[in-house]
Amino acid sequence: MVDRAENNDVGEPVDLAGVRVWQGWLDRAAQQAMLADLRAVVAAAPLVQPVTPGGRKMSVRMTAAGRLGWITDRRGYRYADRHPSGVVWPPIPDSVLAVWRALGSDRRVPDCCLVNLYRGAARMGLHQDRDEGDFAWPVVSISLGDDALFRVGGTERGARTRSLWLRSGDVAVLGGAARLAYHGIDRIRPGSSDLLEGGGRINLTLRVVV
Ligand code: MD3
Ligand code: FE
Repeated sequence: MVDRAENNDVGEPVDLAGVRVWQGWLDRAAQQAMLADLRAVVAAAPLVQPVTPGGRKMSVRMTAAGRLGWITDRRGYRYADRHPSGVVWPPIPDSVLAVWRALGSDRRVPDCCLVNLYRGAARMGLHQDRDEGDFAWPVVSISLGDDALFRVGGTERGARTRSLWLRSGDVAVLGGAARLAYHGIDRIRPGSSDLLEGGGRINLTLRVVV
């Protein structure tokens, strides 16, 4: 068996309750190039700490690229065509679209690239992604930076869950029955990656919204 890190062969995806994870899909150089592209996204559309409709501050900071961005505030969860500041969302970088074409779909581009930044004790509780119009399209998730403990369950709250550490460069594809599975991030492992200046983890999720 040849070591994956040596021949750079990402091999077959790991299957976690229908979520397929391509471990090490992006090598270090590709991760750095994508991060440089994301700096432009964050410069145009700054990260914000969103508030849930219930008035709780989320621990994750967020922004987006693409035609639409997912936002939450006291008025509710929704996709919006502008950043809360009023500017239109910046375009999704080509480096990110290339991952979508390879593992998501070559039939259309996603409407939204949601950018989540986890630092310190940031986490994301178990939830479903159901603000999109057509669940037949997959969601593609790209992990950059610190390791994250990802948890996925069934389509009903309370079903048994499975966990997997997502690492920098991993790409997960959520399609089929897994598209409506409950999922979340229990915690990150601060300091486990030196990719991000200042540490932490960025997760990108690519979605078709309409
Ligand atoms: C399974 N993000 O932004 S990515 C989210 O790492 C979100 O930031 C997490 O959940 C993160 O909504 C998890 C993996 C993921 C994304 C979307 C899914 C798993 C999913 C949609 C359906 C099922
Ligand atoms: Fe989600």
